[in-house]
Amino acid sequence: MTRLIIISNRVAVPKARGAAGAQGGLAGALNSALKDNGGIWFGWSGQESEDPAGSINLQRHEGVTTATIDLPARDVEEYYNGYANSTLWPLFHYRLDLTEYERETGRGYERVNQRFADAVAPLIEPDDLVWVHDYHLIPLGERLRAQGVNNRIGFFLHIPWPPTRLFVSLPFHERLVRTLLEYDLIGFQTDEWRGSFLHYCSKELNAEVDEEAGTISFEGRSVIARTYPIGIDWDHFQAQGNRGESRNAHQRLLSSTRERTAMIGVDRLDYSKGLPERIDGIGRFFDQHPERVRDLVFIQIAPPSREDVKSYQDIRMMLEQKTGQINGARSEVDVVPIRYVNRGYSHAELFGFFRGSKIGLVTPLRDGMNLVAKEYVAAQDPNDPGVLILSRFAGAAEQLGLDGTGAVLVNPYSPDDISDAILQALDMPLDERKARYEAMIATIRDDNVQAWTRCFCADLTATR
Ligand code: ADQ
Repeated sequence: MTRLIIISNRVAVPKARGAAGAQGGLAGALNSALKDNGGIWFGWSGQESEDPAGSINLQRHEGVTTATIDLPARDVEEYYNGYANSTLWPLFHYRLDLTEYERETGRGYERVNQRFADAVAPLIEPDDLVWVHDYHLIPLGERLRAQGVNNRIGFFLHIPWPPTRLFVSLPFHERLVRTLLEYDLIGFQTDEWRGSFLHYCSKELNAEVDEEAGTISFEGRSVIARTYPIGIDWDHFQAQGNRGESRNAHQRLLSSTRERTAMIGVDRLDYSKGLPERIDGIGRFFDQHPERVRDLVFIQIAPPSREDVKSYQDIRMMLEQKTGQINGARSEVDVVPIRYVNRGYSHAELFGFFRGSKIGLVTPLRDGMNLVAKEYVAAQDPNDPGVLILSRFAGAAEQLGLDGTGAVLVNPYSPDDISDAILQALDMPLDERKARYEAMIATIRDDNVQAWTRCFCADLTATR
């Protein structure tokens, strides 16, 4: 049987007890694919050390082997905080205003990709399928080829691919795309991101592109680019909903909001998630409908992330300020309209919070997919479902709302749009809520993360 080699920036090392069963989402799905096929998950340990030999730490738990390396502090700064999170992340989320272009961090990025290739190449056997994940590791396929790895190698981009006019602002943009064309299969979350990539290949590289089949022919090589919308781990998530922890969270939420409607947002604290813009939309709603301040409690759960990067420190401050302003202006002794919680919760607790909230507010300015939108719907009571308000700029909108039947779609930059959607959701009759829920639930249940893994691996196997 063909083994699977998964390579990503970080590795979800299964806990000694509980292993894959205790973790859901992408990590759980990749772990079970590894269990079924055998193989290795390789990546950075998350630790810094100055060991120049870069020794590999191999661990085996319940049939899954993980292999990790530490990185020197300078590599972490230049590759991870620098090029990956201060150049590629903002640029790929259309934020030219936040994108830093530093040659030095670009070199760090290339150096770490070389380190990864040097460390993982000896672990790869001739028939293995190799699957590289995300924007941290775009050049890795090319580096592996240079080491003589002739295996089928696939790449999946979890974030958007920006339009050509934005992408060409990246120095050495052509070099980066040429490295991508060394893969056999490139996966995108949506047709829109895939379309932007194909557009670049045809306009800037003069490659021969077959839009429909997604084939790109360039300098004698042929590469396939397809769309694989990622899903949630449905079974695992439903199982979380049946736990006592989830029921407790549900009860806590209901008893603290009582006759008010709870509206929830759950996001990593990241500028791509549109948090300040969301708060402005809620502020607009209160301005336009002051008589309804007592009807609504907004709960925003946002654990900090990437705290070493300045733009992340800025977004946190801005959010605290805006929340404070609205609460200052609108609170009564018994009413605080916005609860802002700066921490993470388990999936079981999130399930309970989602179920107790009659509105889910998911308004990223740009997002590869957005799994929170799918989790919110998956947690609803089919007989009395809540309403999902979703940004039209989230990848998830392609599946959940663009035909107008599922989520209520909004432009996340428009406070008026958000305010109108909140009013619509608050007053939406049960029949319409059920119809919208029905329009979304089948794809969320069936196009799950296991199906996504199977489709990608089957297509990769079929290349060549
Ligand atoms: P993220 O940007 O991290 O992922 P998203 O897909 O929404 O975005 O969330 C990933 C997971 O984090 C979800 O399972 C969610 O429940 C969890 N999470 C978020 N906030 C949390 C909190 N406060 N407490 C606990 N858990 C929390 C990137 C891309 C996305 C893409 C995914 C997967 O940016 O567009 O959907 O990868 O490909």
